[in-house]
Amino acid sequence: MPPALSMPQPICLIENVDGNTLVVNKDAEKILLEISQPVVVLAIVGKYRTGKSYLMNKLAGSKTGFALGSSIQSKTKGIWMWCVPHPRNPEQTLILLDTEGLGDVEKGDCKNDAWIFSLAVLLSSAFVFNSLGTIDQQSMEQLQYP
Ligand SMILES: Nc1nc2c(ncn2[C@@H]2O[C@H](COP(=O)(O)OP(=O)(O)OP(=O)(O)O)[C@@H](O)[C@H]2O)c(=O)[nH]1
Ligand SMILES: [Mg+2]
Repeated sequence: MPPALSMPQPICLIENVDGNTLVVNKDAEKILLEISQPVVVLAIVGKYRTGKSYLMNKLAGSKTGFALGSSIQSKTKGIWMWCVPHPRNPEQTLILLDTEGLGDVEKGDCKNDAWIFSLAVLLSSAFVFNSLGTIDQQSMEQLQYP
């Protein structure tokens, strides 16, 4: 059985340069190429400042890892990746993908949001849409991005 790859902390997988270009981080690409086990890729997407990074840390069994914000400003930028041993299946690696929050008022338009959302859907084998409270009309519109 190939050994499980475990990263001590997350790394940026997709850099969001100036909010208009998405670039793959070569270091993250190298890490992915080292994984020989089957993978489960779990991505989370949702409105900014709603606890996505917090939840992903919980899923990694850690209090720290993905950076948490403490202000009203958007924290996570681009898409961050954390490869950890699968909690139930030692023969699999769990790849957690934490994404930049949707609907940041400091962003000019929602085109960049749509890119991040679509990429997360395409990269993942399991997908979490995080929302606070009820699923409202805005959430339904966001779910149509991909
Ligand atoms: N106690 C508690 N705190 C939470 C919970 N979810 C989020 N928080 C706190 O809320 C703040 C924002 O959480 P983040 O995980 O950074 O939110 P985010 O959705 O990743 O934000 P962006 O990266 O800006 O999109 C942090 O200070 C978290 O510690 C929760 O379920 N319980
Ligand atoms: Mg975050």
